[in-house]
Amino acid sequence: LQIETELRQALDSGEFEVHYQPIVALRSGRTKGFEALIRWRHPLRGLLSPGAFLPVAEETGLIIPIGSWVVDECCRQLAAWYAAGVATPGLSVAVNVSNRQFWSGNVIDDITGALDRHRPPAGSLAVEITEGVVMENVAPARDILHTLHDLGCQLHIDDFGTGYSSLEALHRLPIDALKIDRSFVWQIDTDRRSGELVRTIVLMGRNLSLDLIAEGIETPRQRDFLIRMGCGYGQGFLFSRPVPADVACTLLGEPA
Ligand code: G
Ligand code: G
Ligand code: MN
Ligand code: NA
Repeated sequence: LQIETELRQALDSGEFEVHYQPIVALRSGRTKGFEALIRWRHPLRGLLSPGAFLPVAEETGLIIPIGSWVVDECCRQLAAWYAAGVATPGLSVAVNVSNRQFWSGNVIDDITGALDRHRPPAGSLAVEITEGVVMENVAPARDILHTLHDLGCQLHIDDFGTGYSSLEALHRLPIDALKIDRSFVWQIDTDRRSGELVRTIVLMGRNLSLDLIAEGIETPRQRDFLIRMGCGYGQGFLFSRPVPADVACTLLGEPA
């Protein structure tokens, strides 16, 4: 209960920050967008990662107002980058939306509101939802995804490969990209089965005209494997850790 109160106060007093991790075109090394990752600048404990507070936020429902703030902040930042002329053409920011947020009934209003307030270019906001959230309840998920798509959001499926996707569902949903889970990428060059799995996901994604974004790339060797398999995009410590907005914008333009 203590941390719940603290989380509320943190939101009210502006202690949350969004950090940005580049999503890079693997061949050119250019940043095509960022994943937005929340941090808590705790007055006593320093910079806290989501693992330290999001589970409580999720349990208590505070993830709803916090998530709403994240969407607003990302739209504000996107609009600011474009207005300042530092955004490369097509630059996007992807926001994570949890299971509870997705089904709360607020997500469409939150996103509509943030887009209206800040007016970033159409298509510059992306929404990341996990494979499990969509596949557990495909029909109602499809309605929400279509609404988000009609609002001009890109849709990315997070943690892809860890759940069970129906190909038929994937084909019929307005999805733009699959994010290949880090658990497959980290042994892509050392474990045959991981490699084959990634190869299969890439082929399937390409057949469905989806972009592929590999997560957790830490070495040039992993990147080169992914390029050879036809994966277009990636993210990971090889390119950059998640960084504050002012650092993120210095990563634009130049190859990582
Ligand atoms: O940044 P880090 O690797 O610690 O993030 C851990 C997890 O927290 C990620 O898997 C991510 O999905 C989740 N996360 C980070 N930021 C947000 C956010 O703004 N909203 C939601 N719902 N989840 C987030
Ligand atoms: O669940 P989600 O995919 O949203 O998680 C993103 C999280 O993964 C972030 O917290 C980020 O810090 C972490 N992450 C990003 N790149 C790497 C990486 O190359 N290696 C590892 N181990 N973690 C990473
Ligand atoms: Mn994510
Ligand atoms: Na992931």
